[in-house]
Amino acid sequence: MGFMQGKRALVVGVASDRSIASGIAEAMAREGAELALTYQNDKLRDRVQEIAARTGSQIVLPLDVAEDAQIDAVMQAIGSRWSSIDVIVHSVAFAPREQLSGSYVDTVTREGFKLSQDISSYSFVALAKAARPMLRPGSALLTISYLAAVRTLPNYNVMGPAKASLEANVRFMASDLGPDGIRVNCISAGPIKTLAAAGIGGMRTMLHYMEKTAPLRRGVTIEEVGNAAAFLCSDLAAGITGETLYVDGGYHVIGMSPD
Ligand code: NAD
Ligand code: 0WE
Repeated sequence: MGFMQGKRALVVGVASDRSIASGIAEAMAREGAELALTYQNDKLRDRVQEIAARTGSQIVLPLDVAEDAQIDAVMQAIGSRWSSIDVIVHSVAFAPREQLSGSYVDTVTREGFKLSQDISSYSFVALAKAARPMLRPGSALLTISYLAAVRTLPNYNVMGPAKASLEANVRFMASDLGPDGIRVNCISAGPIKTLAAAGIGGMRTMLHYMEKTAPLRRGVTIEEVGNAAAFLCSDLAAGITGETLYVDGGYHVIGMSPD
């Protein structure tokens, strides 16, 4: 029997079969979870339907996390099918593309800063807020961060403060929801070639650097992130909350590589 048997999980952030959210959905489905998936817009609908078919997800709904009304509609629709939500996965980030290269100080704008905080961080607690009546003792929430929350990296720019805020959000949510038996955690993933990483200048250099210097001397996969996510959202991790778990081949522990 899978270690997520009997769990009902809402997964937000599938855009393609290479999405981190797809790796998470696959791992959770394999471990026996029942899934609901959302797609950001009509352009992504068919691809999300494919992942839904592959993971046996009976519920597929539209959701732009910028819109409270859409978040409420998703919770309403799920509430009519499920009596509770055991797991919510938030695998969503956005900043205006033109702010993801060049000088941070020169390219950042008030609008870009606000938007990246809204979509990449606030939306996680917005989901928890709307889902709260359906969360139960034993429920678990998970989001996906990046090393740039705590260290500077070239070009990630305004997304750095957005991920820092997301990780703080995880701690405050964990503290607030813990007394109700609800856990909140985060995976800080190493760089992976997904849609969100497509066309990002320096992505190749980044992966090359991982292969040369990370303790495991390689990049990580969405399957590896998916397995860690399934663990964190299962009862196997019942004692873990407020945590950021690095799934990065050990890259974050390196000061200087011997090679
Ligand atoms: P992806 O492009 O497959 O997923 C990003 C998702 O965000 C997409 O499904 C997109 O539809 C969704 N999204 C953006 N704006 C949205 C909105 N307004 N409403 C609803 N959904 C919206 O890329 P990914 O790499 O799988 O990204 C998933 C998460 O992983 C992000 O939080 C990203 O920051 C994080 N992450 C990615 C990497 C990497 O190298 N790929 C590393 C660490 C963390
Ligand atoms: O979190 C991310 C990517 C997040 C992201 C990606 C995009 C591309 C399309 C946020 N907003 C947008 N906006 C778009 O218009 N990663 C961890 C992957 C990533 O993105 C980088 C990286 C890495 C790694 C950007 C610059 C430098 C490195």
